[in-house]
Amino acid sequence: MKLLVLCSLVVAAAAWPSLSDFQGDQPGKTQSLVTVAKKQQDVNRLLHRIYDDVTYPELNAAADTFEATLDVTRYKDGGVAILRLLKELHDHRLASRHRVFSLFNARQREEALMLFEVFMQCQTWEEFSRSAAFFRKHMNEGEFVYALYVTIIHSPLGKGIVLPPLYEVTPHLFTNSEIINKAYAAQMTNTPGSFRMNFTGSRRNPEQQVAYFGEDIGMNVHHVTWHMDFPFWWTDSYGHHIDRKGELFFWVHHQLSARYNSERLSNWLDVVDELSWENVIRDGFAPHTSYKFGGEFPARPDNIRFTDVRGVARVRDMVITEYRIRDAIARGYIVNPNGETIDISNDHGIDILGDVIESSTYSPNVNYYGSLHNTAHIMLGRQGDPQGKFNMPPGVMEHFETATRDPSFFRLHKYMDNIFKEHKDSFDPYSKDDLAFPGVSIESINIDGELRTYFEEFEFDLENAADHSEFSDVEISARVPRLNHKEFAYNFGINNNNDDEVEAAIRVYLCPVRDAHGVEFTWDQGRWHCIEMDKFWRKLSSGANMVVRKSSESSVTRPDSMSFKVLRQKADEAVTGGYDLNLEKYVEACGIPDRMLLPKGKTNGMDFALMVFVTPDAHIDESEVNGNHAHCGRHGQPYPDTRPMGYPLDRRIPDKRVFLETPSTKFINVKIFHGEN
Ligand SMILES: [Cu+2]
Repeated sequence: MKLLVLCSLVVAAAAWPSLSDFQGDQPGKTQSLVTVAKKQQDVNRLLHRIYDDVTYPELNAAADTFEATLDVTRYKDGGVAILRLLKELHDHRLASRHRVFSLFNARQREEALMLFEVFMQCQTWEEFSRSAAFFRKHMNEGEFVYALYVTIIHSPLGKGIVLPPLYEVTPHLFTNSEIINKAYAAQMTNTPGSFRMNFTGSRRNPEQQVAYFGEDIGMNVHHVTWHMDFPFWWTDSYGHHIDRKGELFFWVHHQLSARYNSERLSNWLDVVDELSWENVIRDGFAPHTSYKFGGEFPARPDNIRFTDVRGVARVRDMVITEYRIRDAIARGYIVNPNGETIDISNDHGIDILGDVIESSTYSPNVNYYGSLHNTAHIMLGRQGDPQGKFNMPPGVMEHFETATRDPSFFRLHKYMDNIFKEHKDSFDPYSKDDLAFPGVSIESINIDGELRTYFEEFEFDLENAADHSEFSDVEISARVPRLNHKEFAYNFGINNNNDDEVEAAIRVYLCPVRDAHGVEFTWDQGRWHCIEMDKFWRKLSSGANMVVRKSSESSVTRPDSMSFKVLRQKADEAVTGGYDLNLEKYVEACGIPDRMLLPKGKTNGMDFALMVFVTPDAHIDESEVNGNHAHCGRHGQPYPDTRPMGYPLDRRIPDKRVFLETPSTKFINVKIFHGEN
């Protein structure tokens, strides 16, 4: 305990640099003259074949001379973080290479964050890449990859750098073991191969019909990156406050659940049921996935009861935690450790509640409200071996990369989503006055193009799935079916009967209209299943306006990742050719993949309501936000929209006339078709 206190004191005294300290362009500040191309090349080389030793002489030399040439003045904190980590290393306290890493393991997380802190203290890129080269050699590769990724995301040193897709850096977490075995065989026999990956399980398991969603590598990259953009361990001493992190936690997972439900409905499955601590976990799961080192991910049979997990929590603790949170919702306030109350009966309440439920370091009282989400992930991950009798490695639920493969992920999140809903339902519904946008009306909604989804085949590289030697190097890849859709555009005819131009936000949702039995949802049921399709700002001039918005412009999505191989090629060519890289478009890895913007349709069309809301909101220029801001915000800056996430469908709708009689609100019925026409 004493040691812990000491450590936090040291860190506090070191005073984290603020973002502006890093903006190297200011005169008098340390400037990094390294081009983005060179940085990209360094990052690529650090991550290339992460399980093998570095083969690049430059990085090896940097690693080998690192300690002998260590100059602590090159770190912002005078070397506090680096000296602490070096001491841990020399005391043999750090996890070795070739071992499982899980962020939910407190000690491993501590080690990864010690490295992250070293990186964040580097004044220049040179120092960063030298430190990285050294620790790549001496630290656990899982911890290294995690620390490197979160640094590139959060440190201004990482600006402009594209993070290689994780499914090619650590393919084991994204690829079935059958395919990994084939990759090994190909490598051993020096025979190139491209292997078709099927989704886990058999057709006997109804859940398998939606495995394409939970196992989609792009969706998994979105999920794991979101948790890197908004880490639960983040403290503002790292340089800035992350705005509305708790609310985004709610919203991103709510949207994942809504999208999953829509996929279920298109496959004739009912919407997902919530998990309960007292009932059986209905659906088992066999992951068919192995760690690179550490064996197979544990499986879980159907219909088992939750069991206490040794060293993690008792089921009873989870029930108590849930009770305390729901008690806070019913009362409308949270109690902090000093016994003071924090009001949550307002629009900001959801943000605090998100911090509490995850829990993140922003939670006002972890001792009392626990860590419902994080502990539940571990509890679920361990149900195959709750006593640790069989020395099984962590389950898929203990990694953000793999969690959505397990159908119980969505059941767990539905359970938490219902708690958030309880809070949202405690508010008065929006009134006509709340929704009104005087003088503004939506006259027409038209769609250019057909709403059509289809499956296509996608290939990704498995080079890193096998081990390497000087003598063998063959092309190995996996092919996997994935959802895509045809491009389309919305045309909104909007009248502004005011004399002056008005500033407006346009909010677009797509809502399934019927349950799996064909029964129509009421507005109040249906609104909770709505998928956020887009949100953007426009200035509406007086009179008639035609607003055109392409599906590819959506603020909830991002483009496909660039493959690691192409990324390496581009960086190498740029460095050799002496020009810089501009891959800005690929920098953000958080966001629903573009191709999954539309939920899957049905062969003969699936009915949805397309709901559009024009609301009076201050204008924000597209250039001021990332293309993925709706679910992923803006790094280090306030979330661009000031209204509650999900507005105006976030509150109860006991009377749909409030919406139907608001001219700035309009919906049309649409059909989404599936399959090539
Ligand atoms: Cu998550």
